[in-house]
Amino acid sequence: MLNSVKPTQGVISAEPEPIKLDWASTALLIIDMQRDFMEPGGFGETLGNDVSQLARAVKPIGALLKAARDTGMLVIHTREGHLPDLSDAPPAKVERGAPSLRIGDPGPMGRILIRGEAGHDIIPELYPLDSEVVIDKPGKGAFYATELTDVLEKYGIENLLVCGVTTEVCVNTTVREANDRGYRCVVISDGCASYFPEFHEMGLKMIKAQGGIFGWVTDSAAVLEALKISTPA
Ligand code: TIU
Repeated sequence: MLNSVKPTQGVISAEPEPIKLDWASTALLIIDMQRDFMEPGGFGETLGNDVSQLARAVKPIGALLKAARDTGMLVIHTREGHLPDLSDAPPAKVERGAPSLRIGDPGPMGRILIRGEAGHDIIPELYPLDSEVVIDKPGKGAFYATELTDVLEKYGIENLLVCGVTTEVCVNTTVREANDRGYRCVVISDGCASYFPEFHEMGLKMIKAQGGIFGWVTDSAAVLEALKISTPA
């Protein structure tokens, strides 16, 4: 039956212009949806942030994650964090500012931003399947000191649907790194969030300005539409 055939390409309505993608060379890249950023008692809150600002991204990402799983799209999750001995955590990062707890200090979800601790893990709503790629990264960008380039080359990925937190920090840094490496980035506006709504807005504007200087910006409904998946209520 014709309508059971999965589309191999789709046109996503986006800014500054629509973009046509081959789904086989497209991955869903979900940045740092970790308890340390999303929940009270984690790294984000120790920095003085209102973590409730990030909750709005969970449902749109959940819809995209389901769509990617249903259509067989490669899914890549990232997690920001450091080794227990902090050997990959530059003092400039650990010592910066005046947080209530520093990276590596014990907190209510284990040591702050340390790999293997409860707070470092991805939130249950978006938990990776065993078959999905998880990239542990010590920096803001997902390419710095990780195997992400090798993974993308192995799967023949040229296009990234990017979502996660926070818009102006790890999402923007990753998109800039990806752009310099030749990947097309389509950033999902409602699938990203910031502790600062104005930074979220400007972070997206910076990506799509100047003819899409770093990439494209769309929303989750437009991706589902391009994948011919009906939007959840
Ligand atoms: N603080 C903040 O907005 N973000 C981070 O520290 N890391 C990520 O964005 N993942």
